[in-house]
Amino acid sequence: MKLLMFVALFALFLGIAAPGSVSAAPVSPVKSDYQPLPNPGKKVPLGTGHYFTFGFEKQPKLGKAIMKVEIFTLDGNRDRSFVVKGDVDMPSMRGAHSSGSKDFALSAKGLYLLPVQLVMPGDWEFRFAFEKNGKTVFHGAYLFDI
Ligand SMILES: [Cu+2]
Repeated sequence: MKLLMFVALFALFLGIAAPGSVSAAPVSPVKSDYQPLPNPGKKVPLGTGHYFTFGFEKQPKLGKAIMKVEIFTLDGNRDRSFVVKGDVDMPSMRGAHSSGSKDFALSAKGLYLLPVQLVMPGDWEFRFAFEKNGKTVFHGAYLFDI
Protein backbone atom coordinates (compact mmCIF):
# COMPACT_ATOMS: atom_id res chain seq x y z
CA MET A 1 0.00 0.00 0.00
CA LYS A 2 2.75 2.42 0.96
CA LEU A 3 4.65 1.47 -2.14
CA LEU A 4 1.66 2.19 -4.37
CA MET A 5 1.25 5.56 -2.75
CA PHE A 6 4.90 6.32 -3.34
CA VAL A 7 4.67 5.34 -6.99
CA ALA A 8 1.60 7.49 -7.45
CA LEU A 9 3.25 10.47 -5.80
CA PHE A 10 6.39 9.97 -7.83
CA ALA A 11 4.41 9.86 -11.06
CA LEU A 12 2.62 13.02 -10.01
CA PHE A 13 5.95 14.66 -9.24
CA LEU A 14 7.30 13.70 -12.68
CA GLY A 15 4.20 15.03 -14.33
CA ILE A 16 4.56 18.37 -12.60
CA ALA A 17 8.31 18.72 -12.78
CA ALA A 18 8.89 17.63 -16.36
CA PRO A 19 5.72 17.53 -18.42
CA GLY A 20 7.69 17.47 -21.68
CA SER A 21 9.79 14.45 -20.83
CA VAL A 22 6.99 12.15 -19.75
CA SER A 23 4.92 12.15 -22.90
CA ALA A 24 7.04 11.48 -25.91
CA ALA A 25 9.03 8.77 -27.54
CA PRO A 26 12.31 9.94 -29.12
CA VAL A 27 12.40 13.72 -29.07
CA SER A 28 12.74 15.18 -32.51
CA PRO A 29 13.29 18.92 -32.70
CA VAL A 30 11.32 19.16 -35.90
CA LYS A 31 7.79 17.86 -36.15
CA SER A 32 7.67 15.27 -38.90
CA ASP A 33 5.35 17.02 -41.32
CA TYR A 34 7.60 20.07 -41.20
CA GLN A 35 10.45 19.90 -43.65
CA PRO A 36 13.74 21.09 -42.14
CA LEU A 37 14.77 24.28 -43.92
CA PRO A 38 18.24 25.21 -45.14
CA ASN A 39 20.06 28.33 -43.99
CA PRO A 40 18.35 31.69 -44.40
CA GLY A 41 18.75 33.26 -47.82
CA LYS A 42 18.84 29.95 -49.72
CA LYS A 43 16.21 29.30 -52.36
CA VAL A 44 13.68 26.71 -51.18
CA PRO A 45 11.45 24.99 -53.76
CA LEU A 46 7.74 25.69 -53.26
CA GLY A 47 5.66 23.28 -55.27
CA THR A 48 6.67 22.94 -58.89
CA GLY A 49 6.35 26.55 -60.01
CA HIS A 50 7.80 28.65 -57.21
CA TYR A 51 10.60 29.10 -54.75
CA PHE A 52 10.97 31.21 -51.65
CA THR A 53 13.64 32.63 -49.42
CA PHE A 54 13.30 33.45 -45.75
CA GLY A 55 15.30 34.98 -42.95
CA PHE A 56 15.14 37.36 -40.04
CA GLU A 57 15.60 40.98 -41.08
CA LYS A 58 18.45 41.26 -38.57
CA GLN A 59 20.42 38.72 -36.59
CA PRO A 60 17.78 37.59 -34.07
CA LYS A 61 18.33 38.40 -30.43
CA LEU A 62 16.23 38.57 -27.31
CA GLY A 63 13.10 40.61 -27.95
CA LYS A 64 11.34 41.41 -31.17
CA ALA A 65 12.51 39.86 -34.40
CA ILE A 66 10.95 40.17 -37.84
CA MET A 67 10.84 37.15 -40.12
CA LYS A 68 10.80 37.92 -43.83
CA VAL A 69 9.67 35.63 -46.64
CA GLU A 70 9.91 36.34 -50.36
CA ILE A 71 8.19 34.17 -52.95
CA PHE A 72 9.10 34.05 -56.62
CA THR A 73 8.03 32.14 -59.68
CA LEU A 74 10.73 29.98 -61.23
CA ASP A 75 11.45 32.74 -63.77
CA GLY A 76 12.08 35.18 -60.94
CA ASN A 77 8.89 37.23 -60.71
CA ARG A 78 7.67 38.09 -57.26
CA ASP A 79 4.52 36.22 -56.28
CA ARG A 80 2.02 37.58 -53.76
CA SER A 81 -0.68 34.97 -54.20
CA PHE A 82 0.23 32.80 -51.23
CA VAL A 83 -0.86 33.08 -47.64
CA VAL A 84 2.10 32.50 -45.34
CA LYS A 85 1.71 31.61 -41.68
CA GLY A 86 4.34 31.32 -39.02
CA ASP A 87 4.79 30.41 -35.43
CA VAL A 88 7.79 30.40 -33.19
CA ASP A 89 8.44 28.24 -30.15
CA MET A 90 11.21 26.62 -28.13
CA PRO A 91 11.44 22.91 -28.99
CA SER A 92 12.75 22.09 -25.51
CA MET A 93 9.75 23.73 -23.84
CA ARG A 94 6.97 23.26 -26.36
CA GLY A 95 4.10 25.61 -25.83
CA ALA A 96 5.81 27.67 -23.15
CA HIS A 97 6.43 30.67 -25.39
CA SER A 98 4.60 29.68 -28.54
CA SER A 99 3.36 32.60 -30.57
CA GLY A 100 0.59 30.49 -32.08
CA SER A 101 0.07 30.47 -35.81
CA LYS A 102 0.00 34.00 -37.23
CA ASP A 103 -0.45 35.31 -40.75
CA PHE A 104 2.46 37.11 -42.33
CA ALA A 105 1.53 40.60 -43.54
CA LEU A 106 2.17 41.37 -47.19
CA SER A 107 4.05 44.65 -47.57
CA ALA A 108 3.61 47.10 -50.44
CA LYS A 109 6.84 45.75 -51.93
CA GLY A 110 5.51 42.20 -51.78
CA LEU A 111 7.51 41.05 -48.77
CA TYR A 112 5.84 38.73 -46.33
CA LEU A 113 6.66 39.95 -42.82
CA LEU A 114 5.89 38.59 -39.37
CA PRO A 115 7.18 40.07 -36.10
CA VAL A 116 7.70 37.61 -33.26
CA GLN A 117 8.88 37.90 -29.66
CA LEU A 118 11.89 35.84 -28.61
CA VAL A 119 11.59 35.90 -24.86
CA MET A 120 14.42 33.64 -23.75
CA PRO A 121 17.96 32.76 -24.83
CA GLY A 122 18.29 29.24 -26.21
CA ASP A 123 17.12 27.07 -29.08
CA TRP A 124 14.13 28.17 -31.07
CA GLU A 125 12.13 26.83 -33.98
CA PHE A 126 10.29 28.92 -36.54
CA ARG A 127 7.58 27.04 -38.41
CA PHE A 128 6.24 28.14 -41.74
CA ALA A 129 3.03 27.10 -43.49
CA PHE A 130 2.35 28.21 -47.06
CA GLU A 131 -1.18 28.18 -48.41
CA LYS A 132 -2.38 28.64 -51.94
CA ASN A 133 -6.08 28.80 -52.81
CA GLY A 134 -6.93 27.76 -49.28
CA LYS A 135 -4.78 24.63 -49.30
CA THR A 136 -1.57 24.16 -47.36
CA VAL A 137 1.13 23.42 -49.91
CA PHE A 138 4.27 23.52 -47.80
CA HIS A 139 5.38 23.13 -44.18
CA GLY A 140 8.89 24.02 -43.13
CA ALA A 141 10.75 24.46 -39.88
CA TYR A 142 13.86 26.53 -39.23
CA LEU A 143 15.95 25.92 -36.12
CA PHE A 144 18.07 28.72 -34.70
CA ASP A 145 19.43 29.89 -31.40
CA ILE A 146 19.85 33.18 -29.68
CU1 LIG B 1 12.08 28.89 -22.95
